[in-house]
Amino acid sequence: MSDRAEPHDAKDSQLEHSRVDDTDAHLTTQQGIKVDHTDDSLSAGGRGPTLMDDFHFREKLTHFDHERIPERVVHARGAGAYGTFQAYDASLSDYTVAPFLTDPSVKTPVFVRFSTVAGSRGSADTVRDVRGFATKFYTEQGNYDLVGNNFPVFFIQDGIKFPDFVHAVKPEPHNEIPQAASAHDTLWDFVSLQPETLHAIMWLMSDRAIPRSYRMMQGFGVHTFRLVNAEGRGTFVKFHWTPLLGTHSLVWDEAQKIAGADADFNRRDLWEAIAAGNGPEWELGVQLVSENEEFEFEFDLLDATKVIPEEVVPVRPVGRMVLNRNPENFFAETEQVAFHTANVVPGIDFTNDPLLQARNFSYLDTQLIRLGGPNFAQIPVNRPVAPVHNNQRDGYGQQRIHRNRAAYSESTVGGGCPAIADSEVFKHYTEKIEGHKIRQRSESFQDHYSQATLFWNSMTDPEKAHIVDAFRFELGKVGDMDIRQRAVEQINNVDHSLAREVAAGIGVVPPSQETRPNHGQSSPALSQLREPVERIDTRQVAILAADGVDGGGVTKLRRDLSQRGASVEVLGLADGGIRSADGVEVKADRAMSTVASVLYDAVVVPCGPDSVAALKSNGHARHFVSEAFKHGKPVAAFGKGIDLLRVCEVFGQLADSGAVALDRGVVTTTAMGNELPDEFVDRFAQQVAKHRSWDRDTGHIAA
Ligand code: HDD
Repeated sequence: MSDRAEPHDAKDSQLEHSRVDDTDAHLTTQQGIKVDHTDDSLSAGGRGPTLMDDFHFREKLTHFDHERIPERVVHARGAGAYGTFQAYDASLSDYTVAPFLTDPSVKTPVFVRFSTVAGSRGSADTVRDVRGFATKFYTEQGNYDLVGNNFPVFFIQDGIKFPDFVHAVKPEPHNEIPQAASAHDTLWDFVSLQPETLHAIMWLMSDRAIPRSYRMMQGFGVHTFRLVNAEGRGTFVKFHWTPLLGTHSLVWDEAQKIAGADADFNRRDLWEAIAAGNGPEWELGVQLVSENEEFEFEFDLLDATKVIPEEVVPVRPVGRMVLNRNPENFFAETEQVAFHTANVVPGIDFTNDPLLQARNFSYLDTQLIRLGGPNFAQIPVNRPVAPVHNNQRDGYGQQRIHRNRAAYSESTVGGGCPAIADSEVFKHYTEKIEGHKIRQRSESFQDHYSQATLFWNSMTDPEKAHIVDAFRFELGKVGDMDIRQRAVEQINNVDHSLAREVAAGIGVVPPSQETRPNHGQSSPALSQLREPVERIDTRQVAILAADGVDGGGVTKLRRDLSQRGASVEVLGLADGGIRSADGVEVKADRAMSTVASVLYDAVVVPCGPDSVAALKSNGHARHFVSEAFKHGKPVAAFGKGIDLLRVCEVFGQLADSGAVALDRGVVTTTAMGNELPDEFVDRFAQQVAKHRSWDRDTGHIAA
């Protein structure tokens, strides 16, 4: 047992029984026998063979040989954290009996695991992919898992196609290339033949597929689920997570470079934010549809390739989740956590969405192979805080010592226990079903394009440019020109101008006419950029400095930005102390050569003639600034620092006096030291909160 402070909640307190701390302990075997030597095996004479007697050697090696488990077939790469969820009020009481959604006095412990989908466990975080957003609510009524993604739609409509889709997107089987990427022939072959993928493909080509941070992405339950109230009345529901920090993305060139500079970028970001006390928060929202409105939409509520536009059914806020505790052991917690869409609690039920129905089979099945047997729910991270009593017995890894003789129901031997409860039980929604047993997709699932077009129409110009560039990149990596051509013909069903733009970049024949007129409708809520949340807190700002820097200016800037919640680092040409021009102590937090501009949200070049001269003649420094500029990031300079911007081809209006100039996210002033105006910091902070300036040339070539 560890000597941690008071447990945070019921789950934390339960986990405390499983924690092990080796501080002040002696090395032992698994049997608790102390050993005095673990570096040499027991052998016959100094140079003779190793002896069977060496139980310590055999145990140590055997455990090592068995310490890997199969990685998740999808979502292998992930990062997790604990936290709590709390409802705002009782307003959902008319719809559900689940107290964690309706009782504002209940704080429900949660564990969330974020993930990419296609890559292996060791793949890079910033690949173009969907992100998993799986939440386990340890409610007092048992575990509820909301196993969602950061896209509100999925690639297929029926789970029987899941193996086909996953085989198409995973690395190709002959050479296992490419890792964690969708830019290859098999995926686009599949897409070109399966129009139902098109809507999710639009999301995959959009900025949503390269989130800046797990803390800055939305989450969606995707399916239409059902809430059930005390009278047994059902209401259709879609779940939404909205990050309080806003939804923000990387740019593609940056994402690729981060994959090299810091493959753990999103994982590290989550970990460091929580460790620093900046636990990320999301608001849970619901879209509710009454049962008698089921057929009032142009699409089928059971079709997971469709959104209910928020302008049609608004998202209603329900409660807030904060993630505030990092796991203590990655394998024990983040790797062994087992989510399952069928983990529901009274008040939440399924619908007949065929994708959800398949998932309700697949998750339990996959845990059996991944976690080695039917007792995985007893692994600490998976255990409910609600009491567990049943007649399930034995199996690999049974941890519990069941004392009652009767492991069957009904019994008299065990006094009839565990007894059947008569309140707070899970009651399946009594839906009336009629029909023939047929293997056929419903007619109501046949429109694959309208919402893909809706998504396209809803994007702002920069978002559209990014989508065109993404299609060109992805299809440009496809070797088979017939696949490229077929993919463009599919895109033509989404929007003719989009298809022509994509075609122009990948050397295929642009479609000569439109196959479906664009319906012209849009849903502004689908755009990330129309109403962005602008916050500076936890943004990473780099200040580039060398000997001779304006220490007073750097100190003021660092202090003022930190007060606003930004994380500020001084990057020197080497680690350690920097001799400032004014004697004010400045210390480099890191050497520039160990990081890259892609790891920061914004960059500042302070004054100091010698400092700027040194930076000008340094390749890292020049590249740092010009790359940040290219990626649309806020760039600032004061005093002589402006000279470095000029060398780095940071174009636009740069200050020629103490007055602050702002042009497309570039903030400058010739003032320095104590003269540095507050307005300079204010303006720069606003740009950092804004995240990017999309009005710069980022390399997009219009067709
Ligand atoms: Fe799935 C893992 C999300 C469709 C089968 N899925 C998995 C995870 C997430 C999702 C977030 C990772 C959970 C974790 O962190 O451990 N999956 C989704 C969403 C889907 C979806 C939002 C569509 C709406 N999945 C889906 C289908 C099937 C699966 C249609 C199979 C029929 N998913 C699995 C799986 C995984 C999984 C094979 C791999 C590891 C695991 O479950 O525990 O069973």
